[in-house]
Amino acid sequence: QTSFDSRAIQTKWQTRWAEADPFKAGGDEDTRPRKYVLGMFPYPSGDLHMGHAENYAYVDAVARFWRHRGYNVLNPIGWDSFGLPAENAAIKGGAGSDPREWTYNNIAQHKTSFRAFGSSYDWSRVLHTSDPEYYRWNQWLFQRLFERGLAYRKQSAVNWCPNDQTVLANEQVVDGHCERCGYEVVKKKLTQWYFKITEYADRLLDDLNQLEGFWPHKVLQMQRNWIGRSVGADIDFEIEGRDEKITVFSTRPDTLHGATFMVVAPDSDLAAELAEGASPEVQQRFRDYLDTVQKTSEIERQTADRPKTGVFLDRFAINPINGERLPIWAADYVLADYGHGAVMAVPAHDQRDLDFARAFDLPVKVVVDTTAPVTGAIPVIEVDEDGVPIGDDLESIDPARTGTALTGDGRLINSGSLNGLSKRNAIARAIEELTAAGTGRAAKTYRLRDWLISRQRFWGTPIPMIHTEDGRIVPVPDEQLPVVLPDAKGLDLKPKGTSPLGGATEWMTTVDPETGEPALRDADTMDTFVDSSWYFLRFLAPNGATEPFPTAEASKWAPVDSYIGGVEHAILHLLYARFITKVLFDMGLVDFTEPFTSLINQGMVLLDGSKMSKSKGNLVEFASSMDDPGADAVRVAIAFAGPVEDDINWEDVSTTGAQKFLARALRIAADVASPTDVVWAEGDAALRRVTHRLWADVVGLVEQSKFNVVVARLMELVNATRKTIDSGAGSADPAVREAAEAVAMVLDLFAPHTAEEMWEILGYEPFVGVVPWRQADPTLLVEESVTAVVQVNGKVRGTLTVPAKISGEELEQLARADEKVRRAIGDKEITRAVVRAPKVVSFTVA
Ligand code: ANZ
Repeated sequence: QTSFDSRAIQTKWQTRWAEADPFKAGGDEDTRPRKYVLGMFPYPSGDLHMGHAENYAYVDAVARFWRHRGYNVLNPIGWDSFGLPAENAAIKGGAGSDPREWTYNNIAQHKTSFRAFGSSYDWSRVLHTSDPEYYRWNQWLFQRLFERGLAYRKQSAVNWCPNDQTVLANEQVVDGHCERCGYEVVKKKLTQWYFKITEYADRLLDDLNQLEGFWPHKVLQMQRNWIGRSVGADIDFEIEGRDEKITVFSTRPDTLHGATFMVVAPDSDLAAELAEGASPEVQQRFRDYLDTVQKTSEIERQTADRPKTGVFLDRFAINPINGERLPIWAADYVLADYGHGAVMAVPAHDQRDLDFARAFDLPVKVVVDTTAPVTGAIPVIEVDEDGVPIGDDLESIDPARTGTALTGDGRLINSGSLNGLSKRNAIARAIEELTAAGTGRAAKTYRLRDWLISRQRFWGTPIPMIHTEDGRIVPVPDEQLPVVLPDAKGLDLKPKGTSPLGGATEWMTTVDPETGEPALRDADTMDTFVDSSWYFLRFLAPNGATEPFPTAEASKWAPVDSYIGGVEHAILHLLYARFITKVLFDMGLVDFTEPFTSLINQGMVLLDGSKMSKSKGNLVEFASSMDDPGADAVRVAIAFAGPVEDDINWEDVSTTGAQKFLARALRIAADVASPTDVVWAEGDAALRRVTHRLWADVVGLVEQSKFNVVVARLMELVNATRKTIDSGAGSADPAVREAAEAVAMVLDLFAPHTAEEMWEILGYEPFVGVVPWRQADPTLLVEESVTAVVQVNGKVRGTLTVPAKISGEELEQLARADEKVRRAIGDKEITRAVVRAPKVVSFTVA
């Protein structure tokens, strides 16, 4: 018999769980310590697929683990149910189709699937972000951010997806393309709402250090790069014929003496203004150039090895450190919205500047001798009257000739008071001098941009602002929240560049809360990442009607102890949730500053080596898999397929093997012939050792997410138990019962239905899912040891006490290191070593 009626077992236990609700989180009467385990909540597009199965299998294993460890576990589930796919489905469905219907039908399907999967959720805490009871608190959050100056409107060139006809946040543009549909993103000048995440840039960056060791290092690194803090100086340059100075940001103020020209971003206001004062020909050339630049994507502009283009603006800046005149150019490798949209160009030490200088024949001046040593005592660099080091072969590394900028460390030359200093010291000195002179100051610049949250789509949270007739923009008063979405029926949802809500005339019309005069609502909806930025707190009281979440509950449960989900959220969702958590902290609503204490990123489930997705048509059906091979077999097979963080190829996942294993486990329980109060200590010692080694190791293994190893150890224990049953005292051996019980208790992490069935067969009341795990008996963990003899030229020269399972290699090492053996060998050489672990090592020496 290789299989069993998994369907019958599943139905039986799912019904009992639904009746008894054993996985509901305990309230205040529950004195156990708490753990909050959370899987990234699903988006309800279609049914669940195997990628979800993997994610939620691990979530469930972790939640069950903490319950077995004696914790009061909160493990809720909800749906991230606003968003484009619902709206697109409704558009496809034609007039009268409603994204709401599509969404809630899919959610119903998901709920059935999660029950079929055997997930141990607290079903009393379900939430959907598209419920007015939920999104009302998004609107509340928006108002709080607005009050604090963290929500604001501005006009700027935004990312626009021509296909979805909506703006996108920077985080939603992947390699220049729309994260959702893959269309190439273009720039469009629009007035939109932003959240001021940049105000939190330093904290978002610095607090990542707390997460080191608890989040995957790769994710921390991606967040660091995304925030992209650069440290350097702002330097002011006078412009001939202009009253105001221009300021540039530079990470290398030490190279100020090497600046030979200035470059401004052609699409900046500054460039337009500088060009204005120039001759008609220059103005024309500038306008033509700007035209081409505006058709070039930002990605392309940042490509390093692209030929440099630009126009001379016929204006000059004055270097504040030495009064030199620097020609000002406009070139597209300088970006308008980074730093100040202008740079001092130092071609000798910056590759982009060098490429430009060589293309337009501009001077190159070396100010850092990168051949000079920077460690040890500061060498005295002898310079000639031009400041060039005497006797140094700078010729061979001259960037003007080699085309390679000198970006490394070295000693400053040609730089007046900075001469002889290393790069680091020269940077510090330059900032001091600039500060003293009032022409510069220490400064930081970030890659991070404010979070654009307006969307020109229907299926999202309406932005709770009112546009008055006299042009004011005022918040909808709290007591009027939620601003509920109108009925989709009768609205044209087709993307047309403005929000479909604009067409809901009656809905759009409101009154100015201050004057009572007619006014209009804001027609845009919020980015759905607002919804998911705080949902983990809503689970603490999902039906609360007076506040987004109770602060007292948050301090009991949150932050989330284990957060589990895909690496695709490494930046977007995780960064936004971190930001909003810090805002809530500043508001005094939570007492922690990081939302997710530890993070597990599972790999992807691949089919034919590519990501499973509906659009690729390579989905393994979730619903039918729950019938055959069954939920437990799918979950065990996934957990066994490899380390959590690795991608899994579905072809390599053996559900048949998992089915056989589960059948074997169940048969062991059925074969147990001793009563529940049998004395284990009288059982077979060898089998007991296998059982207790599992108890000794399983906690550490789960804590390190080594689920595949746990499954392997369970398989080992099942095999060892079968061996004992088939020999000696057989199924009446107390060690067999002890082992079978251990299997049921640990198997519960991955195959809860089978585990509950075993537990019942073993004579216990349900539910094994809440039974505390056992401690390993230390006396059973001592490894068996044996005596090994070491011979030298046939004579016994030493004996060693070693573990019975020692490898030959280890044994030989111990033998060579043994004091007596070494004395016997003396200064002779070992010409031959014969090792028969664990008993004999025989050396031949000459
Ligand atoms: C002079 C200099 C000399 C620079 C040198 C670098 C090396 P990260 O590290 O990426 O922050 N820069 C400043 N604003 C810019 C803009 N809007 N578009 C393109 N480049 C810009 O880079 C900071 C450096 O990038 C700044 O330091 C500036 O060039 C340039 F040997 O100033 B540097």
